Amino acid sequence: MTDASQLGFANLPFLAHRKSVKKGFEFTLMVVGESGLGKSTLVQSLFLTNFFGNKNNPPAIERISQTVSIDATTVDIEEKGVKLRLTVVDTPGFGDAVNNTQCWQPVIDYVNEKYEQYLRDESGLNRRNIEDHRVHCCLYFINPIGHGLKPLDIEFMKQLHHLVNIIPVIAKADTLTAPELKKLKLRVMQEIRDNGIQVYTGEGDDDDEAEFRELRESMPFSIVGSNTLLEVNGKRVRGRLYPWGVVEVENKDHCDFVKLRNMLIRTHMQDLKDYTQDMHYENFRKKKLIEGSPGHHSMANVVTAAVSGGPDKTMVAKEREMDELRRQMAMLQAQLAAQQNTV
Ligand SMILES: Nc1nc2c(ncn2[C@@H]2O[C@H](COP(=O)(O)OP(=O)(O)OP(=O)(O)O)[C@@H](O)[C@H]2O)c(=O)[nH]1
Ligand SMILES: [Mg+2]
Repeated sequence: MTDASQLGFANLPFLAHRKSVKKGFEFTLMVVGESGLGKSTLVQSLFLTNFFGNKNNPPAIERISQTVSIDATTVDIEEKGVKLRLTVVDTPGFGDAVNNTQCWQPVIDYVNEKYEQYLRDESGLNRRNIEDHRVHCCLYFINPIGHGLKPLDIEFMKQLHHLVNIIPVIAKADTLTAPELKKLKLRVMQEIRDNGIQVYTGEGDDDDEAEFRELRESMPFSIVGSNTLLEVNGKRVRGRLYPWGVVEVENKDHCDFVKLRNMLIRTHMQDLKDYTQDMHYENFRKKKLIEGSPGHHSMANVVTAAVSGGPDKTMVAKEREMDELRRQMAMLQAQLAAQQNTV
């Protein structure tokens, strides 16, 4: 089983340079998807793994009930003096209701609320000690029973992909044979491309290309979750017991759980955070800036006037120019801020 010392997040080169070493690292992962796909079980599987510190107390078999509200759990992990504060946000599944339109709204509200809070803190007096509760990664659970994505999956991901890093996962992968899983993975990625959904693939430069290739090839990760410890060949493993054998959560031949966990905690944590800051949060901030600017309302009035036949087209053009200038200013400010942060 994984031990804290094997995780290795403390050895990552990026940590050596960053002020965040002292302060600790903050990372938030969210799970989203249809009801009953094993989101809460995965959250538990992640938390109960040894690297979260509770080495000596194997979990009791726990009955997980249906999640009814968005629920965030935080643990502090320390490795070689480097602190990681990991928060996992569990969300109630959707799909049970007769009408599922807008079922993504609570998730979107949660993500935006955290951006809002960060923006407020950033413009406050105590800028140095801001806590980062922004969602850095969203695992989107796909039903293994079916031939690919459902219309609701496509719609949900489209609503989310400009807000947060999405990583698609195939839930309950133990219900599929190896060829079925392979076929479903290809199908899902094809549908994601066909629908213009942008899932997280990392920014990858030459140095870490192999890592990013592995990430892309593994996607969507196949997941098995369980809270039960079983004895296999004299070792205690987390798994699911069937009449024909045991599916082991942490066995790489059985599913991608370990790959996914390593990717999140080790290889791509910083990249996921950077992407959240530079793309998703920046988009949110710019939108807020434009909404809050005095030009925004007059722009709305001018557009209304123009649409209703008003002749003032030059005004519209001027306002557009102003908006573009504002946008460029915001980008410059963001670049400056990013440079200051990396010094
Ligand atoms: N076969 C299989 N069953 C699983 C797996 N993970 C969870 N389950 C079972 O699926 C059922 C539902 O799991 P939950 O974790 O409650 O699902 P959820 O996605 O949190 O559901 P909501 O809270 O309703 O959104 C439970 O009986 C779990 O034991 C898995 O990887 N494989
Ligand atoms: Mg749940």
